[in-house]
Amino acid sequence: MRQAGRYMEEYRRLRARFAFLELCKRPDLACEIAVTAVRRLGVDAAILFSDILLLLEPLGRGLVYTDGDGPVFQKPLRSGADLESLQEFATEEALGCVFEAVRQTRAALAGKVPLIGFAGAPFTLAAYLIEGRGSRSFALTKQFMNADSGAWRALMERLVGLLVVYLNGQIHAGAQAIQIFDSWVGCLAPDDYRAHVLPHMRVLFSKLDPAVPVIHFTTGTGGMLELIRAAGGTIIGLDWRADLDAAWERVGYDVGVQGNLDPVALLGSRAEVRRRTQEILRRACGRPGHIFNLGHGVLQDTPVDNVVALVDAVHELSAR
Ligand code: 1CP
Repeated sequence: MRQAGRYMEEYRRLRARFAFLELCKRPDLACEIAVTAVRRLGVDAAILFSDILLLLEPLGRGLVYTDGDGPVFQKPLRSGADLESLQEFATEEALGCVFEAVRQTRAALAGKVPLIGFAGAPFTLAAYLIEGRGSRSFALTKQFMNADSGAWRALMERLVGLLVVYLNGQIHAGAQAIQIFDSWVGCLAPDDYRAHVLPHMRVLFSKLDPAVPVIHFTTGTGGMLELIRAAGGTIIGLDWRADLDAAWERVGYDVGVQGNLDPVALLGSRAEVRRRTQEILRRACGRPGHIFNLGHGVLQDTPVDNVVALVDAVHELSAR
């Protein structure tokens, strides 16, 4: 969960020399960042170094990464009519660098740990396209969805089509699991999720190569975990707003779960990190299918040594 990033000295050093998008588009640099994080932290899996918004850049809406505001689309989608102006592109030509980063990272890991590929879910991607940036209320996204359900459906279908090619391309290039980030879908009412998102997620999951497990990550969805599970995924991501044992019971023991330490815990003492880790493992009951992780991304001010201590604690406390 953002294991490579600005909290890490090695990353900041590279980032001082290259723009963020260049790091993503240069397979050698993306590979170096992902592998360095694994080596530094001792985690059990690598995640591709990239960003969920890379897939949207070739649509031509002016994606820029700003230092203060994070990612911004300079030409956000504001109506159904704007859909017509989304550019068509050939995946291999526009995003072949991502597949090459998968190949190089997989080779560099040399079988020591598996590699997770990823993409944003259609709702979260649409939210960035429509808002132009992150948001608190996602009012524009919800208004778009409510005002013109035909255009919303067309946008979801377009994104699902892109995602199927993009994710199967990553699997084909060597990704051994896929994580789908629906980071902002927790802003929706369950009825809206059911009507405007769930059917598209089902199509997406049904078209991914079944050879690899798929982690379905969301945050703030404690009011509709059953729907998230019904949408699909081999593993359901849980944030810290739910007890892991109760949430697992709700989604069912026939899927795995991932989570669910509050990233803020990593800003506290090692003793507190260890205590909370023990508590999550107790709730997982040693059941197979639990991936220990944070409930959301590592925060920028996190001391790297606390993350290392967390990884060590998980290994020690879950050893059989
Ligand atoms: O300036 C910089 O150096 C850029 C910081 C940064 C990094 C390191 C961004 C901009 N993206 C990333 C990498 C990234 N993003 C990874 C690979 C690294 C790893 O995990 O080891 C992954 C998996 C992501 C996924 C991502 N990007 C998500 C989903 C996960 C989540 O955190 O919810 C989202 C929502 C994004 C959008 C995005 N990109 C970057 C930022 C700062 C953001 C979030 C902005 C916001 O809060 O709206």
